[in-house]
Amino acid sequence: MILTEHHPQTLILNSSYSPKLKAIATKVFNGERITFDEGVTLYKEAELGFLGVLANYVREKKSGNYVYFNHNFHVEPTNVCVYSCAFCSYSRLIKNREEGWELSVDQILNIIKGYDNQPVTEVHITGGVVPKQDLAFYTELFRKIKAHRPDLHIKALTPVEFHYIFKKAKLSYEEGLKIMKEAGLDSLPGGGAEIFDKDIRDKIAGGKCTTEEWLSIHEIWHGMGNHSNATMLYGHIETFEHRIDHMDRLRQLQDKTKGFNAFIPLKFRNKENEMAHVPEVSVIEDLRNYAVARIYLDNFPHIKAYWAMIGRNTAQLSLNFGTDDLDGTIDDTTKIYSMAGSEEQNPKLSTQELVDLIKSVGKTPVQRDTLYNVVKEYNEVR
Ligand code: V47
Ligand code: SF4
Repeated sequence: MILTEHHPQTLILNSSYSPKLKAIATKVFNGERITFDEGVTLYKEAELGFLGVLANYVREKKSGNYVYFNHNFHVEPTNVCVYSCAFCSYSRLIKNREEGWELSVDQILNIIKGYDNQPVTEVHITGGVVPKQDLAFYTELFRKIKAHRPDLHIKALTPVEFHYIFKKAKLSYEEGLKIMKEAGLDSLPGGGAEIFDKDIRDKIAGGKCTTEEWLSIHEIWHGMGNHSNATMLYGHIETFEHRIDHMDRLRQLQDKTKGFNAFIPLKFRNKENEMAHVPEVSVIEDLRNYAVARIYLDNFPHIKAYWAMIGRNTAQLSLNFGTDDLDGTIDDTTKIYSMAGSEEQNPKLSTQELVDLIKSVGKTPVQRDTLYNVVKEYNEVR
């Protein structure tokens, strides 16, 4: 590429930004990895425009002009939970069961059958943790889904659920994951990561699987030849150092396994949970966070803007700040975020809406499957 004096990269390097920031920019433009301290410096000292140029550079190198989405829907088997994470607006504690739901295998199968004539490629299954939804429950569920619709990709359960289920079944993680895979599990979503720093994790998500357990389950799953995603819950009581620490642990594991597909920053929403007094961060901070993630996680293929959580407008804006994936059509099948105060109270987008949203910022929409194989490229002019 020939850089002119008006090219954003040249402008950054010839600008009045501090030598520290220019040194980080030079590293990024040379394809070099930035350090922990440089990541923290970006959060503390870099303004949005600067981060956008760097993040866009990295995104373009990885995905060109492509922005991905899929045809998916969620199933939330229960919103009752033995845990009580302070940020969770969704779970109804076992003692408040009357406000909760607990679906049976057949009820879930009926939901899945409701999509028989629709071109969905993925079902995303996750929810609360209850004793009844154990190893036998999920293996029966996965087998029945595969018997009914073998090509539907099952992206299900997080280390929070696995740890509880396998402990109850007296199985090692290796044994348990092998059984789940044999029953039909295809990949793992990124949930339950929250924030890896122990002190903050204990305060907001005490009692559920630890950081080491979360990372270990993903490592074992990758070692078996499979893929997964990773999330980070941000914008609550964590510091910038905690965010970089979180991403650093993921970057290290990804160096080892290469099994993560996407990193998904999840903005803390404060409606009707124990942390309602904690203000939500601004949209500017959301965009800065996407950009730092894209720059720091140089070994993650994709950064996902989960539009059901941040709203379609911010998700669209984020496409110029490092993200290259908008998740999917969702079809109004998740309650986790609407209950926590997302502006998307009934999250549902048609293919045409997703395509238009992506095209209107000059990018090429690509429908993908869960593993990022291209299903359809929408490169015709609007
Ligand atoms: O781990 C719960 C988050 C996550 C709140 O892998 C909240 O493709 C913000 O992981 N404010 C579960 N976040 C969802 C998840 C996910 C979503 C979309 C795609 C994928 C994927 C994974 O939801 C939980 C937690 O971090 N969450 N409550 C809240 N009040
Ligand atoms: Fe349960 Fe998950 Fe909510 Fe925590 S975030 S209370 S583990 S449903």
